[in-house]
Amino acid sequence: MTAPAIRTVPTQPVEGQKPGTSGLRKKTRVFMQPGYLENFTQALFDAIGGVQGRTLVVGGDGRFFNDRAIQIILRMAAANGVARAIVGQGGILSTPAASHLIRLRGTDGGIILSASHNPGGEDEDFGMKFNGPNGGPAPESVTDAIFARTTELAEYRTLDTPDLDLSARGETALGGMTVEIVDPVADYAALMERLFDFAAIRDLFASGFSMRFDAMHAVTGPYAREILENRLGAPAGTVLNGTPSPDFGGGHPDPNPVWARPLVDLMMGEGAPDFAAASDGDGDRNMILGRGVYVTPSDSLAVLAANATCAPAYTGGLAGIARSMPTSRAADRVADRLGIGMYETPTGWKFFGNLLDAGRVTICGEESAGTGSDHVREKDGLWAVLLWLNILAARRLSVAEVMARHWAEFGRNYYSRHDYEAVAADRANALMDRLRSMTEFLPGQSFAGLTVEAADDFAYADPVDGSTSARQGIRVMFDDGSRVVFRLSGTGTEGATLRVYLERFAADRHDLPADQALAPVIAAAEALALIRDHTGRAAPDVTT
Ligand code: VG1
Ligand code: CO
Repeated sequence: MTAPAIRTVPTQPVEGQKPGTSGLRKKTRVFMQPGYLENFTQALFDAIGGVQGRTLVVGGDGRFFNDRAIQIILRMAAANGVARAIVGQGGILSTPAASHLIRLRGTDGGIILSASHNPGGEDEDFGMKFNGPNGGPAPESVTDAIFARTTELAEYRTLDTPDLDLSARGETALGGMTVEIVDPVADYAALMERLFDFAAIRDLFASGFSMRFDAMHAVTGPYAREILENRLGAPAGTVLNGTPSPDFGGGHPDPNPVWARPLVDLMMGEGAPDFAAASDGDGDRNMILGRGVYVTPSDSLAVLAANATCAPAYTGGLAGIARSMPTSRAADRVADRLGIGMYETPTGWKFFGNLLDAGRVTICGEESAGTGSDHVREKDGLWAVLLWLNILAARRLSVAEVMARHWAEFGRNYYSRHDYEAVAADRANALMDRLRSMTEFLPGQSFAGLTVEAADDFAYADPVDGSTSARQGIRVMFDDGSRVVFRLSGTGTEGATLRVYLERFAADRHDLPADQALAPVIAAAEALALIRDHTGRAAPDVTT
């Protein structure tokens, strides 16, 4: 058989191919335009110094266009000299499973097709991320280089070959490249089995402990079924919405009280199971619920860190904890108590990579329902669920009891995030610019009864490689220990999304509804930022 000829296709730079918080995200129809995905893929290959002879992992969350995008990427990978592509069967890999495969197989990195928690479908969102050899999202230096390359691209390389059949495991050839199609679940499930005390969790389920896991019609369905139902003995039916669909059943695969409302209602109602969780489109986020309780992601990070030694992987203790800046400071109290390092990074998992690689931290988390550890270099939804299960199996307490004891020991950081979605970009920018210009004059001023102690536009200097990232969000600290943070989302595909992060610490009084406890901070945030005037909205679109 003669090798298919490499075709060099002339092209022109496409505007706006700048990766955001987590890869490049656009409307699916934008990604489907001829040359759009091709340009970005070639720019990526060029920006990382070419891919000749390299091994890459490729997979996605199964959303609309996942199947066709993978075929395009594989042809281009072969035409650019990739030696081996490791592909999840059916083109499927969750983000944490892809991160694990990249590391396990010692590859040069991987491409993950996902727009994560954004909805999927022909009229919704698509995305592409590149992870490096450590399994983590490309750092800003790399995403900047990819973007720079998109602005000067003149040609891309591909093959004229028919689509590959990705439905069966095994090896096949595409030009000079070997395509290895692997079970997307097996290696990941084996890793989880090494990290956690599966015997103890099996005993917990055997004792009648009941749980629901809502896969939200997204990628974690097959992973959750294999791990929870097959390996841990949870009864069939524990996993809800477990069959991935290209449009996620028409919903947003975002595990929060708004988009996973049915699960929250179940847990707040009569006869709720003991425990519930949900994950997002690509399987890296988690939401944790107990009977009658919603655990905020910031609290979950703190609880997991405080109790991690329950799990075999962490019996030796934690090296340190990292959280994104807007995440509540509940975890800081745990780090303080444990006498370990605490790091505050900009939003996005890419900022945790260096800290994890350097062994400075073991557990990381974000307020947006992302938690993970040094077992991979991504946040990991099922990992968080399993660590919770391991803790519940060891402690034999309800989720409500775990939370009450945690707050009694550390105090409670009441927390909420208000999102104003699809705001006109100029209006959102005007709000941020105004705040930015005000920060230096804020200390000493009072807003709705709260006095500002400190304010800045968060800037980060990476303690490992010295790289810096400025303008990462306006934070305002009040003298009663409350805090409000304002930043614009970097994952949206329509207008701008303003995120307002609200936090108030209470040493005692841990039983208030969060909106009541946070009322003074919400009022101060409005007085300070004039959110209603700027956005034209009377209230946030989404409150989590
Ligand atoms: C959001 C979250 C951030 C998370 C990012 C990617 O970014 O706030 O914490 O890392 O999504 O998560 P932004 O810029 O919209 O606030 V995922 O699960 O979309 O890969
Ligand atoms: Co995600």
